[in-house]
This record gives sequence, C-alpha cells and structure tokens, in this order.
Amino acid sequence: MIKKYRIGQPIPTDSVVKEFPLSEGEIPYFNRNDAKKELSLTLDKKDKVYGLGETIRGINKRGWIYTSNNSDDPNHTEDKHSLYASQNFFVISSKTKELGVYIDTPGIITLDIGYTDLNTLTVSFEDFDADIYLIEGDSILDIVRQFRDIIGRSYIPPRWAFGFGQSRWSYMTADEVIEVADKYEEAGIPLDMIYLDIDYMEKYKDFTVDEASFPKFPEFVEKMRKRGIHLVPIIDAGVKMEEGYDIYDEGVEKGYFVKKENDENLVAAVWPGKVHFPDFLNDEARKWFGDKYKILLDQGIDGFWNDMNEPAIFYTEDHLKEVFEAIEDYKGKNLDIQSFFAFKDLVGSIDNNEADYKRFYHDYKGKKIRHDKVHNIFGYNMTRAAGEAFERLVPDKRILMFSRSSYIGMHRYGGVWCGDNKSWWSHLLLNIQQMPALSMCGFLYSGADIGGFGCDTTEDLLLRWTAFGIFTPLFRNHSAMGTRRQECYRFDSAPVFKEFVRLRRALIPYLYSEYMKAALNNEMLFKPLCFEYDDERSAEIEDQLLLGESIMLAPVYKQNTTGRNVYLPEEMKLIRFRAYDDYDEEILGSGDHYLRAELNEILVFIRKGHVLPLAEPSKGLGELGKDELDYICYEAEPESYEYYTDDGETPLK
Ligand code: MIG
Repeated sequence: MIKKYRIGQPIPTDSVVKEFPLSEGEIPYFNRNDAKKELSLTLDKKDKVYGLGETIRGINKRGWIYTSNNSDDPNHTEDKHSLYASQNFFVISSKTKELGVYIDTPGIITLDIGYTDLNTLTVSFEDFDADIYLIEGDSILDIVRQFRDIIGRSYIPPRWAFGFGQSRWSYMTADEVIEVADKYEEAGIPLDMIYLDIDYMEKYKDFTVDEASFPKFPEFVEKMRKRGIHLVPIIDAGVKMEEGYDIYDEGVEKGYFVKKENDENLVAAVWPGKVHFPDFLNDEARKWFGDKYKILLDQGIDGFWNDMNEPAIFYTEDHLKEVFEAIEDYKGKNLDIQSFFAFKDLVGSIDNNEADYKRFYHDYKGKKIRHDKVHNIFGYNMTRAAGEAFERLVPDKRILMFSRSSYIGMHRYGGVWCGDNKSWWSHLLLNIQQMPALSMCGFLYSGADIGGFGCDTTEDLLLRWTAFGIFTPLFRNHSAMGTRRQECYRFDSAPVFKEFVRLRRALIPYLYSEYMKAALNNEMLFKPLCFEYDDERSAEIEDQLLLGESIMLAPVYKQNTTGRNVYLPEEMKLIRFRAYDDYDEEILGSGDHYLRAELNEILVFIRKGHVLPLAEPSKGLGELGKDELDYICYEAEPESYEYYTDDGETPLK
C-alpha cells in the first residue's frame, strides 16, 4: 500500500507516473521538524536500510551520511557523500516490518542514516518541499515492486547492447578504432561495440564528427557494423559557443539555453571551451536538443552515452572574473597563513563550484526556477530529451542509451554507468554493491567501467573485474586518458578474456530473459541475498548477489587470492566455469565454504529448483528459441524455466 504526503510546495520531477491522492495529516513513522527542515525516525538496532541507487559504501546504508547532490567527482572514496546520482528511494527493513520511502524533490537533501546518532535516520532538506511516498508491503521485494510500478517501466535496450564493449578516452582516429577491432578479432575475443569518447567530435561540438580523424563517417559506421561492431558516441551536456555552429546559433536564437538572472545566457567552460547549457527542463528546448540526435542516427549510429550532465562545470566566466579580481587583491600582500589557505581554496574550488549552480535559471513548467533547486534532475532531463526523441524519430527501433548523471524517472529513458571509478580492488567491490541498489531504483541497464577508469589497472584486477562484468547488463571496459591501456588483447591472459567474453555470450539468453522479466514485472535484476533468504547470516552478506531467478554470484575481489569464502543460505549447485563448455559442477550444502577460484575461473551457483539456460556463444546475441539452448539444472527440468525472448529490436508498447 502506498500513501503520498506533501511537504510545502514541491517542484514536480515527473519521476512518478501514477496519480495519487494526497494523504492528509501527519506523516506516519517520521517526526517532522519544520524549523530544522527535517524528517527523522528511530531505527531499531536490527533495522537495515537498503537503496539509494548509485552511491558509495555498502549494501546496507546504515552508518553514513548520503547527500543527494549530483556531483562530478572522480574520487569515489569512502569519505564522500555524493556521486553523480540522486535516487532517493530506500527501504527500512527489520524482522517485524518493512517500509519503503521515496522522497521526491529535485533539490538537495541529506540522509543521515545512523551517522550522527547510531539509531536515528534523519532526512534534511535545503528547501522543505517534497512529496513523500510511504510504501508498506509484505517483503522488500513487494515494496520494490510497488515502487517500480509507480515510477514506470525501466528502459529496455536493444539485445545487442548485452554484448561486450571496449572504450577508451579516447580512440583518436578511425584507424585507431579499426586497430582495436582487428586486435580483438585476432585474439578471438568477441566485440560488439566500440565507444567513441569526446575526441571523435570536431572541437568537442555535440553532434559533429571530426572530418580529418573520422572521414566519411557514415561509411565507417557501416563498415564497422558489417564486422558486427556498433560505434557508440558520447554526447556532452554543454554546447560550444561558436558562431556558425548551427546548434549554438539556433539555441541562442530560440532562447533554449539556461540564463542568468539578467537574462543573458550562462557562459561556462567544459571540454569545448566556453559553452552554453541547453535548458533540458524546458519542454521545447528538450525537444529541440533531442531532435539533434537524429544527426548521428542518420549516419547509422544506434547508441549513445550522455556525459557531464550533473552538469559538470570547469568554470563559469563570472566566477572566474571574481577569482581574478580577488587574486589582484592578494598580489603584493604578505600572505599570512589564514589568507594563504583562503587563497588556495579560492583557486582550488573553481570547478563544480556550488555558487555557480545558483547563477542560472530554468524555464521549467512555466516558471523561472534557479538551477540549484532542480539541480538533481538536469542530467535526467538530458537523457529524457534523447529518449523522447527516439520515440518520435525511430519508433521501430530500440536505441542504446545510458547517462552519467541520474534521478529516478530517468530509468525510463536509459541506464547509467557508475562514472569515474578507479582501477582499485575496492571499486570492484563497490561495483558489486551498487548493482542491487540500482535495481531497486529501476536502473536496470547499468554497470561500471570494467578494469577501472582512473589509475593503472593490473592484469589480475581486469580479469576479476571482467569475471564479474560478464553478469552486468552494461558490460564495458573503459579507461581514462593517461592510464595504462587495458584492452583485453594486450595481456598474456587474452585467451582467458576470450573465454570470459564467450561465456558472457553464452549467458545472454538468461541475462536478457531475466532483464526483460525484471523490466516488465518490476522485479530486481540483482538482489542482496537477504531479499530472498531470511536467515541472519544472509542479512550481512555484502559481497554475493542473486542475479535473476536462478543464480547466485560470489565474485573474487581481492588481489593475490585464489579463492574466497562463500556463504550458502541453502544447498546449491556450484558451476566452476573455465569456459562456457568447460566447467565442473559440485553440490554444496548450506553454510560456509572456502572455494577455489583461479584467475581463469568463474563461480556460478545454481539455486535449488532452478535452471540456467546457455547458448552457444556464437548464437548468444541472436533471437533464440527454447530448444536452441543448453540447460544446467539443479533439481529442475528445463521446461520449468520461464524464458522470455523477442526480436531484441522492436520497442515494447
Ligand atoms: O572530464 O569524456 O565519466 O567516462 O571518458 C572527463 C571524457 C570527461 C568523464 C566520463 C568519462 C569520459 C571522460 N569524461
């Protein structure tokens, strides 16, 4: 049962698609403090808190402060409070009750979940305006189902998007892209997409292609398609200021860019140099920007990733001017220690400066609204621009779409990648822990940069991360400029990567089927063990996941280990894969096990009464009937598996 309460006058986010009558009276469960703009409740010692989508830290969110304030911060360390997303849905779970809470506000909120006081959960608001949805149900899964029902169906990608993608910031030329494809081919590792990062563009101008480095682009796209590879270009939020660049000229003329108080367009700087930001919150501007995707669709492109849409700002012209003026003041003065630090802060906080988000306005639903009040729905609306455009422009085709910044509601238009992680073992664990929270919030087509984006990867980290990545819908190896190259063919373990990616291919019928069932029935794709098993041990397992109805995963995420401890809440069948057709199996009783997993092995646990369908890798990406599959069963018959398949291409009504 869902009840909707309202505090103040919330700015709508369009995240909830069902109409609800407002419940009157006090908000149950919570203490409301208008002076402090807070809602709080007491947690029982045993209560667990799950959700919040893409954040740092573990699966149970207790013991930290999370701030919903979409941020471009490439240091995803434990001390942070915000990443790129605001997904304000969580479930409080205990033996006696389950309560789902969705706090719908586009502004900044802070969730203190047992940080200040171990047993108090406090939500504080910058503006005390929000719709609060309280969801009661029999189980966490029931609550999630109800929640997902009111926010609308998750984005459905084309089936080919379940393939394997290689990315790098950046492949600079068409020749470099061809080389990647060639090397993968030589190594026998299947590759389905190559991502184009910002350098494919002409001077970082959205929807342009650099003629010199990517000549005859449509033909190139077609040539790669014939090899089975989709090129997936990046789109950035900022539009380069350059007269004669049609998108800039049109945006200026039609007034589609965000404006300052004095009605001038905001001038910020990102990769293209000076940019204006489209006002994605304005219906007309959103439609206009969305239509621009056609420029690349017409050249054969069928997938995109939207970046820098928090929005990331290197500097604004106005703030930079202020900084330079202040520096003038410092000049010639003898800097005492206080002023030295003030000076250092001044210069160090030019990018993504909070004050800059208060300098510009949106024309949103007929009102002029300052950006910081709607900050968290900016990236969402950029991706919505694309998603709505695809429905108009290519109604018969699914388009791959995922975004860096997100808010609930965006899950209807695309997935997310988890931003600029690092080549750290701890970030492999973070990836594992983010997946179920993303599932709760409807972001099913998601994944992290495999191998790590920042820092130099190591061969063993890339192996272990790929061994987990073969299970995430978005399966992409990506890394930053200046870091060690991490394409799989560069390592002695190329033959192992080959078997891993082939195993992924073999798993696609299962992954796709489970994905589609999750999308169509509002189920979670990745679940913590305790969402299905109610023993106390399961409640504390944060490094194993259930994936779909049939399997449990226990990835290895520590360096220099050839195995790990695995907890089984019930008897299961362990499949130790070395290749899709080379594995051994073993029945394991419930309880604790230390299990060997060498660098070339992937452990999959089949639940009792369940079935894992597999395809021959060469066929995995195609539309396959039930009788074309192999099955690994544990006390079940192949027939008992509910298999979903379709053409993988036609959008669902
Ligand atoms: O400021 O386009 O998260 O995936 O490679 C960095 C370059 C901008 C951030 C994205 C990353 C991408 C990079 N971008």
